[in-house]
Amino acid sequence: MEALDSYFERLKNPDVESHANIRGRVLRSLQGFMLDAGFKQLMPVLMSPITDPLNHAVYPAEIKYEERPLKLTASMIFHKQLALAAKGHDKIFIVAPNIRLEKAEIKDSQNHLLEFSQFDFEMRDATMAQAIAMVDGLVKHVFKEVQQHCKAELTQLGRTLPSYDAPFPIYASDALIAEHGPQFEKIMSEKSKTPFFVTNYKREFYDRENPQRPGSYNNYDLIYPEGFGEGLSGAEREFEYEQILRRMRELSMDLTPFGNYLEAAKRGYLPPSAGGGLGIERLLKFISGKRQIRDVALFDRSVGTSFLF
Ligand code: ASN
Repeated sequence: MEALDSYFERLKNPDVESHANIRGRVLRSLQGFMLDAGFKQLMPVLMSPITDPLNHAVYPAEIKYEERPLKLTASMIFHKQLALAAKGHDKIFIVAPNIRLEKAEIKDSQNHLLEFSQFDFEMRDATMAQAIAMVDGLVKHVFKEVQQHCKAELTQLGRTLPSYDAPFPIYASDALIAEHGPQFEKIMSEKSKTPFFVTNYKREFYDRENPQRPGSYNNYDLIYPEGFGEGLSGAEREFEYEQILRRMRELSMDLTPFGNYLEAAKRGYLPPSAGGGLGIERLLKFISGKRQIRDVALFDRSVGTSFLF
């Protein structure tokens, strides 16, 4: 049982304690920032007839309850939109576990976990620009808190976390593709000295198509510099029934499980909104300067894991 011995051996590394202290500080500062800004915190939903169809193929993660198929949460996207209908829930956030049974094609990814935590938020009547400004402030706040309270941990990890003061730059994906080709995210992440935003990706149906510029999308990613790659994605949302239906059909989606969601949209229960979701392990990885995402967690859920525990 060499794997077992090396698992317990790794736990004795002082880095493991530093990661735990940074994790605690990151979670406290993420949640504190949002509560201070008047957001309401929700508990995660773990199973539902619907979940995020995602922009890439994963193995289905489903269970059955009394013959009814339920999906394990891939992201809280639809529940965020629905929660905004509740009284006083104009701005919400959730620390939510997400299950994504990734395929072997990405088993060498340094950035994917089969099970991870997402810091997800949504704001009623907000625009993409407002969501981007929120994320800019939130991420800078977390970095500052870690710099102030986790000096010993950063030293232990050999990490100098840069300070960023200027607003993170915002680029449009079409301009970056013209300059760097389809690998623009990787190229830009490697050469950038600061986190930056990229807007306008064609992806899931729920990210809003720009009504003034069909074929453009009011969505965005936050990309970390130094080659750490994507850390957050978000968008304005589709909320109008006809538009949702059109976008779903465009992607040839099976509409059956979405009956209640579509009906809610038809009856006007989905408010206009914008939001986003930040991968907590990816943020920890960037802050700690670790290259492998499994290094910031105690239990290995990377794509090639042997599921020791
Ligand atoms: N949470 C993301 C968002 O708010 C969606 C996702 O994780 N796929 O846009």
